[in-house]
Amino acid sequence: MTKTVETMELALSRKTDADMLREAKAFFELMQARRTVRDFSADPVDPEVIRLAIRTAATAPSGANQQPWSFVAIGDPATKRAIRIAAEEEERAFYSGKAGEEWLGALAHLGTDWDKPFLETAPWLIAIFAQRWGIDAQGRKVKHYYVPESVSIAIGLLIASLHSAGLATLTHTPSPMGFLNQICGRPDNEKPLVLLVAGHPAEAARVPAISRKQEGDILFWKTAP
Ligand code: IYR
Repeated sequence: MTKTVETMELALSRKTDADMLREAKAFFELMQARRTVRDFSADPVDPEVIRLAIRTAATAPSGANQQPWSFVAIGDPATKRAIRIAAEEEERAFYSGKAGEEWLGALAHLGTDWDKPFLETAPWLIAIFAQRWGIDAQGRKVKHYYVPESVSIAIGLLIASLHSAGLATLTHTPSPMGFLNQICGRPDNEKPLVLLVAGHPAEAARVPAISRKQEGDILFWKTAP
């Protein structure tokens, strides 16, 4: 069987080995400096930066190129307040027992609690939704493939873009997050995956003294001897 696929030119130019290494190193160093921040400045951030970061996220590869994501960029105080109220309600339940001792124990070193002032302080909240299924032009359900994988890759790119622009982010996941559908006006086929908080860090912001795993604990080569 011969498949006829319409193709186009690949716009990617080959780098020299030296350039490749330099670029990889520079990007590694940039990303190595990323930290999750929970203490945000109220200073405004140009919506154009947010727009470009979301367009960058949407360059992610996705199952069958279905691009099963929607992003809601929230900058208005009333919506941020509504989100804070709903999220804190879930977080209060979480921290006062719903999470269970084991989970709370795993989080203890981060010093987090139910109080989420950053949901109002930070200039931007980005709600990322995964489209569990699509709807075609005739209004019929379309099966989507590898949805969590696709949307998680997009979120990674979103975080990398915001970080490269010099902004701090917090990957916030109050659970359950169903309230985001109602507040953001998204349909039921969309599942909120992450609420990303973005802005400048507060002037005196501090982060937990934690470290990344050593290379030898995460990277295993299988190369010819
Ligand atoms: N969603 C809660 C709890 C929490 C859970 C994990 I896993 C974290 O890495 C951090 C926090 C909160 O945001 O406080």
